Formats: sequence, structure tokens, C-alpha cells
Amino acid sequence: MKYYALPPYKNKAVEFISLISREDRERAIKDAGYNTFLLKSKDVFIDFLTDSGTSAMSDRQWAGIMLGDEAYAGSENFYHLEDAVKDVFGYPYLVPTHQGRGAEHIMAQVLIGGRGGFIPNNLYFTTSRLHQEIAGGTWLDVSIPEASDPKSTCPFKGNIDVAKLETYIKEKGPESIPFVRMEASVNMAGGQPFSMENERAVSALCKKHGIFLLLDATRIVENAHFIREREEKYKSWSLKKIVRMMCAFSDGCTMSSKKDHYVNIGGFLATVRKDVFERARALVVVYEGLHTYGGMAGRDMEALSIGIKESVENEELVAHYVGQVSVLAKMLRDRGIPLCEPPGAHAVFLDAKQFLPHLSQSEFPAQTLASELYIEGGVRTMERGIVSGQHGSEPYDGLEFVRLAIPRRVYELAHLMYVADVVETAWRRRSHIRGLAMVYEPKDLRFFQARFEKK
Ligand code: PLI
Repeated sequence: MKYYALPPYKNKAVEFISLISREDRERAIKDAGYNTFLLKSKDVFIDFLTDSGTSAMSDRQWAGIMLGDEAYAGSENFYHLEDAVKDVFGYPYLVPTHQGRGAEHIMAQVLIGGRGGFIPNNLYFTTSRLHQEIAGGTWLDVSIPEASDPKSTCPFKGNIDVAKLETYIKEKGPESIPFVRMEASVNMAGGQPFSMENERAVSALCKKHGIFLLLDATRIVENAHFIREREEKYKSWSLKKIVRMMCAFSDGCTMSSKKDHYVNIGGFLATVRKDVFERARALVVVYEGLHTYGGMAGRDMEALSIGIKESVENEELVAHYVGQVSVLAKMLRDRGIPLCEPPGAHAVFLDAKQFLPHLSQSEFPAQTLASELYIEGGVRTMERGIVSGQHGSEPYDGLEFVRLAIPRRVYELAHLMYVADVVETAWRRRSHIRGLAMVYEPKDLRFFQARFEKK
């Protein structure tokens, strides 16, 4: 593969960035408690913290912003959004929310609602799991073992272990399972897809036992792209047709539109179940806003409905984006840097356990590496290891990744080359890198605000 993925767009507006001195970077990360979430954005040169809400909108989306109908009720933009969701995902019922976790909150309250129960998931996502627990549920892992093995090149690490799911259903009883959550392009495993064959099997099992199958559709188009590349049967299908089929196997979805839909804010839940919709619609007015805006401005809903269509209709955008991820992965692999393989949907994941083998997990290798990449070249990344993964006092012996998430339609090849050089420079001095000690730990979602000191 060549070192480029050709963008199917050109720039119309640009935002200036600059690299502050190494001395200033050392001071900034120390002041931020060695937590990249606590850095000021003005001190960051290349921002690979997240692909969430960081996309560049298209000229059409910006034009849509001018068409905002900011009426409190019945905004025209809501009906455009409803049409886009029906057309692309096929769900008849839509509840808009300000972003993905708003939808997760409401879905968990509707489906669990304090009644308890067990929720099987293909691995976890931080906010999804917490909302399941806040609603009184218990998270269960039904991911396949390959999902937790960075060296496994399994093409569908996002698959659910169907036998394990079946065992749980038998053990706990279907009435104790409010829903099964299946995430597209599993974020915490490295952006890894599930196969259509696997979703079909999971769906059949859920139907047999009357269990609601909830799709986390946040990165569905990249998952659809991988299905087309890796499952023979779908080679000639359009992305839109694959996405429709993925949704058709489920009873509903939660969506953070801040990823695939190229918007800076927005999300929704959607379903085929009228009863679920009616309960969700009653709750959205309590927590988000009226059911025809759900926390978004009219203009945001317009940009979102245009983005939903762009996400499936301009297929070259998806190929280019996933191509950027694999180009960055190739540059790093060629330099001998340990990665999660194969590269996934939205980010390259460095394997911090192999990068810094002299650090024990209690010295936070991924947190350490993320702070070192910032010091090295002003590159902001995110810890996805024990700080994000450990919950309360439960033991954790899982993945220890640093995520380099690429915002959509924002950075160019030269930026990727620069990032690869920065990682390589840190790699060369890795044996001199010291670990961290946690000095402040918030109760929930500790990775956002925890603080560290150099050991
Ligand atoms: O950040 P939100 O509230 O719009 O969405 C929450 C959310 C739900 N599911 C998945 C798979 C996500 O990746 C997700 C948010 N992800 C973030 C913020 C990320 O940096 O990956």
C-alpha cells in the first residue's frame, strides 16, 4: 500500500495551528496533571484526542446551518432529520438528543428503568456502561477473546461470542436481560467491526428469547465498509444497503452523530418499537429538551440531516477516512512500533504494554505514553487502558492502548507523517520514560478528570 489516501474534497476554510516550545509543553502537561483531557486546546498542535465532534463540516452542512428553524416546537429541521433517519437507517421512530450519551441515558432508563438485570455487550463503552449501571443494570461482556488480543488479526474482532451469549441467557433467564447492546466498530477494541453474519446470529437469538437488540450505531458506516471488504456476500452492495440491513437486524439504536455524521454536536435514539419510542419521548422532555429538538438547535438538526446522507451517499469519504487510519498504521508499523492489529475504523491504537514494557500497569503505561507524545510533538491522544477501563475497585488486566483518533476531513497526509515521526522519536527514548502515580481520582468516568504526577 502507498503512503497516501487521496481526499475526495478540497479546503474552503482553514483554522491556524501552532506548536508551542517543548519547555511550554512540559509545563502545560504538568499543569494538566498528565491528563490530556485537561490540556488547553490552544496548547495542542495536532489534536488526535477524539474523532467526536471534531469533524470539518461540508459546505452543504454550513449552508444548512443558515436554514435553522429555531421554533421551540415543531421545527422544520426536525422533520428533515426524521426523513433522513427513516431513509438511511429505516427506523420509523426517532427521538433526538444533544449527543450519544443523552440517547444512552434515555434508552437505559426505558429498557432497564430500575428493574435491574444483566446487559450483554461486545466489550464496553465508558458512557454506555455507566448509563446501564445508573439505571440499575449489570454489564456483562460477551465479546470474543480476539477483541482483547492486540496481536490477533481476526477481521471481525467486534463480533459477539454467540455461545457465551446463549449461556448467559440460559443462566440468567431471558426475563433478566433487558437488552443486548451490540456496538459497531467497537471503540475500546480498536475500532473493530462485527460481521453481518454475526449480527444475524445475535439477532436470531434475541428474537427467539424476546430480547431487545440495541445497536450502538455510532460508527456504523465504517463497520459497513469493513463488512463490504471482508464478507464476500456484500462485495457489490452499497454502503447504504449494508447500513439498512445492519439496522434491520436490531430493534433500535443509540447514535452519537458527532462521529459519522460530521457534526460538532448531535445524536438520537431510533427504534421500530412504538412502546419504547413513546416512553423515550416522555423522558426526553425531562432530560434533553422538547421531542422535536432534544437539546439541539434547529440549525444543528439541519447540518445533521445533511451529514447523515453524506455519510452513506459519498462512499469515497468513508474509504478515504478508513484509508487515513490504515496509512498512519502502516507508517508506524514500518517503524517497528507495536500497534493493535488490524487497524480499525477511526483511530490507530498503540499497544502501551509493549511500548513501555518496563512499566507495570499500576504505573499507567498508556496514560504515561499519551503525555509523552504531547511533550514530544504537541500531539494530543487519549488513554484507553486501566484508567478508562477499570471500574470502581474491580481488577483490570485488560488492554492498555493509546488512541490516536483522526478527526474526519481535518488533517492531511503531512500531519500524519509528522505524527508518525513524533511517535518514533518517543519510541527511541522509551527506556528512559518514567511512569505516573494517580493523585486525584473522580468516582465515575475517572479518565476525564483524574490527575497524575511523574514517579
Ligand atoms: O460522546 P457522545 O455522548 O456523543 O457519545 C457517546 C458514545 C457512545 N458510543 C460510542 C461507541 C462512542 O464512541 C461514544 C463516544 N465516544 C467518544 C467521545 C470518543 O472519543 O470515542
